[in-house]
Amino acid sequence: MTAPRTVLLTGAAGGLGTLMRELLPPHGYRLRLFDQRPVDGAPDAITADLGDKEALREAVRGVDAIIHLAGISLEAPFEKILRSNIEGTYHLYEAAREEGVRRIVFASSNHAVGFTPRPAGGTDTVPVTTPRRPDTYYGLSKGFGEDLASLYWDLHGIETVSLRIGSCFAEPTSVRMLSIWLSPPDCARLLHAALTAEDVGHTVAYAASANTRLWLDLTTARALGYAPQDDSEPYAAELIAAQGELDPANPEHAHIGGAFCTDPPIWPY
Ligand code: NAI
Ligand code: 15L
Repeated sequence: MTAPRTVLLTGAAGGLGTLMRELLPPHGYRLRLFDQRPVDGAPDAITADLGDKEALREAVRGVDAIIHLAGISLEAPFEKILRSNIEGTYHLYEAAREEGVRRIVFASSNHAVGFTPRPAGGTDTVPVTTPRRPDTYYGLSKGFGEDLASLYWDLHGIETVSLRIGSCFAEPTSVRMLSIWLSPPDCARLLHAALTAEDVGHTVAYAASANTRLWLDLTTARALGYAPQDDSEPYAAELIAAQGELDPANPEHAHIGGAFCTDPPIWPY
């Protein structure tokens, strides 16, 4: 696929959106920004809710592709998840269909399969074909997004790469994160691959760096052309010294989703 030039970035005011606003332009993208909150330093960003169909349609008009990060990124009451993550993602896909956008990258999450027992890591990883085991309403909404993407590919020919992101922050901050960390530069590399790979149909891929202790199978990500450059291992000694090794008898440590399976962090708004 020819590299898309103009890309709509939803969720641009969020943590990942803020990182990608810096890291994606060097890969050749001009970003149009969308979020319900104002985006710092970007007066041209579109400030609107995913429920605002007219604003969404205007936002997607003329773009070559969409990176859909907007949504509740933690656990929340079902009604809130329904509005932002389920209905909001539906409205985005409808706007894309109406305006003829042919490629979307959807920010799914490891929490779509969060109750999957954690593998040993290294060569023992969880495949993308593992049955969904959401750990929260949040994780459930990510499974919905993946299925919506599949439907819009089969019905309307809109291609999506659903990226089940592990944990994308500047540095890993927990022992669990050592196994699912996605460095921000690797995130930009993977988004670039997902935007430019040919004939993706609907592809599901885990999104993580080349971590020594990796739990997630990167085969489909690599097939898109993703070549991760980073590994969380340099952070391992200090994190393990401070927090100890994962304890298989502790339910929080027993599953991919970590604390989302036991005491999920709650969306504060
Ligand atoms: P974040 O919470 O920092 O940012 C999400 C953004 O979406 C916020 O700026 C918020 O204002 C916006 N938003 C929420 N509901 C909206 C609505 N109804 N209309 C318009 N905008 C709305 O989250 P973060 O960390 O930047 O994550 C971005 C995406 O990636 C999310 O979809 C999240 O579920 C997903 N993800 C992130 C991971 C990570 O490690 N950062 C891991 C797995 C998935
Ligand atoms: C997610 O899906 C969240 O959006 C992010 O804030 C992290 O909690 C991440 O998963 C994780 O599992 O560490």
